[in-house]
Amino acid sequence: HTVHEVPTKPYEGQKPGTSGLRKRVKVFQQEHYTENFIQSIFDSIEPQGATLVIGGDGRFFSPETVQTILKIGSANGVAKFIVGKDSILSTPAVSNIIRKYKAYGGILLTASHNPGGPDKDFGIKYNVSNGGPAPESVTNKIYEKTKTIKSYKTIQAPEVPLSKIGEFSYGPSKVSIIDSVADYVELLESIFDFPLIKSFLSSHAHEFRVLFDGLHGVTGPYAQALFVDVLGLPPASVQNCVPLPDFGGGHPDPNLTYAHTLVDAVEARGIEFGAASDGDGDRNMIYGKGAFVTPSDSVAIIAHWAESIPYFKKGGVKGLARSMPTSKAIDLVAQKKGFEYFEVPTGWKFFGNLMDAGRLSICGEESFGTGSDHIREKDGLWAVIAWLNILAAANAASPNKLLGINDLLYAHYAIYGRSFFSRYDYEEVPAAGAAALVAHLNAALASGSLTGTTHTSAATGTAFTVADIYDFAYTDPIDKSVSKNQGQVVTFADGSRVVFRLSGTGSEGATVRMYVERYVAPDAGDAELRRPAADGLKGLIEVALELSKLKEFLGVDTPTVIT
Ligand code: VG1
Ligand code: CO
Repeated sequence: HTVHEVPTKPYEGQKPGTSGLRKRVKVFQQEHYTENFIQSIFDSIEPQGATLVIGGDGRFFSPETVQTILKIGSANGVAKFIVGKDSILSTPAVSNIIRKYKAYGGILLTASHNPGGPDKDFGIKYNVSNGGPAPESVTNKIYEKTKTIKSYKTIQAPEVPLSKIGEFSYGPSKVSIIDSVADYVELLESIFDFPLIKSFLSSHAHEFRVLFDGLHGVTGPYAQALFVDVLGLPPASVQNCVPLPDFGGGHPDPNLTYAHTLVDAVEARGIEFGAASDGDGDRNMIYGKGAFVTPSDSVAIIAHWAESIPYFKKGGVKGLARSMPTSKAIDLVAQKKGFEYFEVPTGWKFFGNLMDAGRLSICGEESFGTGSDHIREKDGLWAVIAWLNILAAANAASPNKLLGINDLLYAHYAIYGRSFFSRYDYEEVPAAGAAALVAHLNAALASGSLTGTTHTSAATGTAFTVADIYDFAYTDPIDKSVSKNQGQVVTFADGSRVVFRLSGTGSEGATVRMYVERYVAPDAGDAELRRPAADGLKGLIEVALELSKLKEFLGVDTPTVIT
């Protein structure tokens, strides 16, 4: 088999962000653009003789890109490719398959929750042998290679039919097309108490109904297998579960704004337990009638109830963690239960080393990401089944009253207090304005001009005194690598906190995120603890916007999305 060297020229801007390289499909379709990035991945790793997994959310431009990876990968010496049928493997499923079959790494074709289709987004992400996203040392190397690339290697080979399960020879390599779902279902069955969940759900078929919305992302077939085939729920318990290359024109992001198909159905039908996942299956939202769980609370509640999940009962809980902007609810659980806990930068790649070192079991991000050390990616369906497992266990101990989402939430607040949390996103704003906002905060940080100043909300009359401003940096406790400039944090005398961060997953312009958190102790009483989040945060948000001058810098009045 002849390896051809195809001359090419570098493209600017092929720098992987928080989670891979994400651009408009049209950008990836430029001549050699995709080939350059893939060759740069192979130039940064040692693919000779390796087994590589290929999967993704099946979005537009995925099948073509799988063929491109096979050709370039084979020319670069990859011995075997494990590919999801029809190029479909959720992000958590890829992580599992890399670990289970001891692959060298994997390439994921996804832009996660970003919309798909010819005019929308595509993405390529590289994962390493622990099943997690490549660390910055690797992604930086890939980026360096993209800046100097002169040619890529390829072989000539017929297209591999991606719909046919089986093992085929392909040039000098082998290609194995696998069932997208089976290994993942087996994994979850080894973690959770499915018989307990099944008996709870079947004995409360009318008072506790379940609805899962795949938002036409990759989780559809997984959800069908788990909810309908394994748990025996009626077929109507899942909706929008056929993966579509453009997600049916929707925005496959599980939050109150974009997952309106779930929210509407839950409210209209009075569904007790609803959930949704994103395009690539690593995010989750838990939402029942009149009950919304913020992701920061969700991971804290899962940590509190960990013992009811067989995986943790057997292996114990080694430690807890959250990304920096995520609320400190999980810290409180760790403190009470005596677990070690960590605060890492945004992005799942920062949890991997802690898990590999046996110091972290359960972690989460405020961005609807929840997971554990069963794999090295966040895992949407894992979180949904975790909630069902916990609810089933809680109800087994409560024979006289059916406990739902809000009962668990309020019980948690009564023990730990509540961290009111919200995130304001300002999407695709001018990059110069975003830079000016960061510069303003850095100047205040350097001069101390804001520290000690008091700001009173006109709306609520609450006064907030700035305690400190800092620029979050992280030293990985395991490999000592340092990640700087991970967000500006403003802390207040009452323990409240506001974080400003630039997104690393956008495909155009800049996206500014503002995270606000205010803690209320358990003795504040039910009325205070159960207030709507927007209400509990009103004063703090007003003050945060004022002292950052955010509206002035960005030239916008309202956020694009509030979560
Ligand atoms: C966002 C979230 C972050 C998450 C990342 C990838 O990143 O804030 O918490 O890990 O998306 O999630 P950023 O840099 O835009 O804030 V996913 O579901 O896109 O793989
Ligand atoms: Co995702």
